[in-house]
Amino acid sequence: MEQKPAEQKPVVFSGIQPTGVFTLGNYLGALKNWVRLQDDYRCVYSVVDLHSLTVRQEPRELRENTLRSLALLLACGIDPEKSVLFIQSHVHTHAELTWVLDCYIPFGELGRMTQFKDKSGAHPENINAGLFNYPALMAADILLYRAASVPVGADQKQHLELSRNTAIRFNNIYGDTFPVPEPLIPKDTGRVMSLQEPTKKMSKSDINPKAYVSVLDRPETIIKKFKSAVTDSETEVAFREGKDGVNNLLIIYCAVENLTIEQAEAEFAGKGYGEFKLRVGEAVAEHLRPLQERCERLYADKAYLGECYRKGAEKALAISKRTLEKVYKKVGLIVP
Ligand code: ATP
Ligand code: LTN
Repeated sequence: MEQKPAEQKPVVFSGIQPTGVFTLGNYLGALKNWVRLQDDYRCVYSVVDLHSLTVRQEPRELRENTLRSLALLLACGIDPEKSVLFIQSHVHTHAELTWVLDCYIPFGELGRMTQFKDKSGAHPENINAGLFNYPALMAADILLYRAASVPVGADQKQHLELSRNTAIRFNNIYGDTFPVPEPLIPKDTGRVMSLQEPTKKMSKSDINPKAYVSVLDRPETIIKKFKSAVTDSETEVAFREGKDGVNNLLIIYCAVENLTIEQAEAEFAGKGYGEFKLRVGEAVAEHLRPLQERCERLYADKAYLGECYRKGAEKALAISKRTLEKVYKKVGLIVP
């Protein structure tokens, strides 16, 4: 199929926080989609380090995690020649547009965000203004690049709704300025569940490391985590309401093996949970192996990573500066 010229392709934007090593949830819910979209969209992807300051970070660890996140994105298949890949704090327009948007987002709307409520519950000692303001920075990320689509996991739907409301509100006051962004959430893997509490999403900040698989976990660790995954007291490997643990494992297995649920159910017909869980663990470990090898090589090459993030920031600044100036003019600021 003939490809469209780059400038006619719609823009995609997404970001990921460098708060630790990515989980299988991040990978299947978001990153695989990021990679897939690169041929049909102009993609802009960011390691959103400013967002991670909303929860206290150890500075040395944050620097390491930021570089490792960049290496992981490259290892997953983000191509810096095709897509714009950058570190959020390197592009000053993000913080600047956030301030303007802050003045157009009602306090009540920010207060209704479930992530704010969850994270303030988890960190009662540090309920800071940044945590509250987090979705305004996310809206700025997206709107600066005039993105039409935003690939995310299902947990980000509410934040994206806030970005959409903000774009619509601004456009209503000042005339057409921002496209209204659409979420792109994968149907099956949009919410990969915890291996220990399969009614909760898999999260890299879970206090129990058995609940999540990190994409850099060693094969034996991955297999062990799947072997101890919580299922139910039945015996049949079938995708059915109420079988949250089994459903989650089936979804993960199908995603890494490229199968339909029916094919996977047929494969495990008459087999026990023990054999099923072991096979899922092996399949995930095998699927992640090449990614882990690429990540290790990339993470060791600091010169390449530096070149990559500097070039990315330059491109991101050039695009986002145009939007910021347009916004400044519309609201009545003098653009020097
Ligand atoms: P934390 O759990 O520490 O808040 P996180 O794992 O949600 O962090 P983010 O950087 O906030 O990581 O998310 C990056 C992307 O991964 C987002 O698009 C998010 O929707 C997606 N994502 C996160 N967890 C899952 C999951 N369990 N299933 C599917 N997608 C997920
Ligand atoms: N809030 C997102 C990360 C994020 C993001 C964005 C996602 C920050 N800015 C812009 C999409 C578009 C999260 O995954 N927790």
